Amino acid sequence: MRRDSQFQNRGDAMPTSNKPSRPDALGNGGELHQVASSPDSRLTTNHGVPVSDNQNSLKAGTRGPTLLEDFVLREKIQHFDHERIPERIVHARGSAAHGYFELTHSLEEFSRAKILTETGRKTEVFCRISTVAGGAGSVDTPRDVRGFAVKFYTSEGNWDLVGNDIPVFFIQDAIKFPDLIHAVKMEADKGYPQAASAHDTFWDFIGLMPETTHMIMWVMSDRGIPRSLRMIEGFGVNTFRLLNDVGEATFVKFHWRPKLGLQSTCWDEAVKIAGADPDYHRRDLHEAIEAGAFPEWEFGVQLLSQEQADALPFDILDATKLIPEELVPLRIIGRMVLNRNPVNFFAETEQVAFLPTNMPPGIDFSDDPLLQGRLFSYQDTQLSRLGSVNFHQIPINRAKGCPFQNMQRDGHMQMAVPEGRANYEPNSLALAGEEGGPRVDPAGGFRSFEAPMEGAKVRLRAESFADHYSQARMFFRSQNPTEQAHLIAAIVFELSKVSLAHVRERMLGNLRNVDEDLATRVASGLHQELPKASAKTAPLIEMPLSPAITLIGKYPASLQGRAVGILVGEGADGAVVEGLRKSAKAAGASVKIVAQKLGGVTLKQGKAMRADGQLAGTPSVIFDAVAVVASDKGAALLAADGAAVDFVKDAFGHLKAIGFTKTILPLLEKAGVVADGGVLELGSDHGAFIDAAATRQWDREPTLRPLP
Ligand code: HDE
Repeated sequence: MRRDSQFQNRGDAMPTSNKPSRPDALGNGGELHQVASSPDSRLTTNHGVPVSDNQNSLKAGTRGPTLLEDFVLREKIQHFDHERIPERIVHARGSAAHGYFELTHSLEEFSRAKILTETGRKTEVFCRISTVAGGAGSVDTPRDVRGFAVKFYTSEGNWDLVGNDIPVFFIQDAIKFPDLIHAVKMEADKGYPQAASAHDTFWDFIGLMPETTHMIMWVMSDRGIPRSLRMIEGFGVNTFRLLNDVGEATFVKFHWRPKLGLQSTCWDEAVKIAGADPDYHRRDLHEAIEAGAFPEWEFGVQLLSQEQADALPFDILDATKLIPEELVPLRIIGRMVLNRNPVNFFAETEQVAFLPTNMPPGIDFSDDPLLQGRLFSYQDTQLSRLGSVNFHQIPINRAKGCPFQNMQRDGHMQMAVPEGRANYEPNSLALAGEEGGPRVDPAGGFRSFEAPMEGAKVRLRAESFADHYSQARMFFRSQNPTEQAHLIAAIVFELSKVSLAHVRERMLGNLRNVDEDLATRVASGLHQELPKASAKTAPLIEMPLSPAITLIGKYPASLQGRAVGILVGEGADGAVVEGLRKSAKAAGASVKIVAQKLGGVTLKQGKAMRADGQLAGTPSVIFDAVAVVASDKGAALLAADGAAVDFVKDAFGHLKAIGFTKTILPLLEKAGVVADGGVLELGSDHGAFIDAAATRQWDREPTLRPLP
């Protein structure tokens, strides 16, 4: 007692300026009176104790030390200290959304899974799309593979289809996965580069593992730098099986096709977006859903029998190979719509745990040795990431629309309160009137395909996995000249960041096996001698070209889901701006007004127009097409502003349509813009601009930079 009052006295003895003790006495909390209006709105501790003051810790006097007794402070700080959980070792950076899956065509003949047979039923899904190499805080637009994971909350348990946006994978056997990921991640000694494959260790590994060559073609193509997560394809990658009612099996490959079509960025654009908006893809997905422009994918399958699989010139168990759609056509059987943003990033996007082992009855695994390793890895990694065997009880991971019950008990962070004694089976507790617990369902439960097994226990790679170059060649040769040039430029860029000459040389030797022209042009881009071709482990087979794997060939001429930026200067003609905004919106684009100042400009008509973005922070890289509108005076102000010059220069360099009013000519000139079919004066009708804006001006590219 005495002590307390002594402390109190000491506090009291301080100069008056140090005396305030009311929570709000120093003005914290602003003008708002931040006090609960009812018991229900009270701030409490985690254990429900109402908190009286959230501004000051409990101290011995106003200027005295903080007391250990302050459980409110300790609980708050301790929770904060542990707010981060280990990020995913791969795919750490991800964005996600809720939605639904709807089956349009039943696969009854092939599968007994309800999700593949009940047409018309809408099943809830949660879809997380990610980069692979970078950490959770890395940027959205590095050259990388994108993970494409979908959790279907089916009536027969969760089905997680954990795929990528590229149909093949780097390696054939799971045992190489840690090596691959170590090689691509930041170098172990230096801690850089972050989210980038352009460095020694990655290309060292790639060159020494020729099975990676096919995937490298895909990653170095423009598929590695997507425009939007809404504009990527998805693939299950591994071969799976479907099982019907009588236990017959059919091999299956799963595909997602974006309704908006495929689209990528230019490399220079991707690099600049990384600075302008590191969250470009996350923001784009979030904003599209908020605006009601729900991203949608068609769901397709390639089905093949054992006999068809045996007749293919490659092994369908080898994940570095795809099955060309020209050989086994894609059947579209459903669609996925993402229509709801997560409300809490951590609880949903971060805590979601995808497991390739989550599989309803009627779908089954194949013996793909990559898939077999994955079946162990995902369950295992959740233990260190989410910290408990009960991670399935986290709301986002919980099975919905079906009961889940078993005799697993206890464990760290058990959220349920299972009742009764029936935590073992068999039991006869029901005979005594007690609850006996759930029982197996031999007919309806998950069953595996009864594949006959034979052979010695070996650590060997099948001979049918030995051809590493035929499909890489098919990919490269199926691309159009622009796509090929981009792919070559990307390899030149990456290898130019490799400091070890022998690593570059080895890669060139491998590329010779893919295509002589490809290898020669990469060598020329590096200004390096072309070495001998590397030894091959199998003769190449000539595969027909596959138009289905091009990108520009699938690039839709459409403004649907795209963005148009209108840079307005002082005195801009409001009629032109509004007309353009209307036409672009009618064509499906979102439109943003950009100005030098956020407050906007005064239009020719005397009205004020506010900007959605300030020029310096809203460069043209975040738009698919741009227009510039200003009076003579406004145009002169823009021409004197480096950010406006860059706005136009980058749009031109990134092959975008540019609309302009005549007044803007000095700015265009300063930005080095040369008249072409994509540089269009805005008149009363904006049709020509809208048409040009719907695609990139591929013809412009050779006039801008030497293509390798
Ligand atoms: Fe993964 N992978 N992976 N992977 N993977 C993980 O699991 C692994 C592979 C893929 O948004 C991890 O929960 C091994 C292929 C996606 O949360 C981990 C092998 C494909 C995601 C893991 C592969 C993928 C992951 C890390 C080789 C395309 C993100 C965190 C045998 C079909 C899922 C986690 C999400 C995540 C292991 C290869 C796709 C460590 C061992 C092939 C989309 O368990």
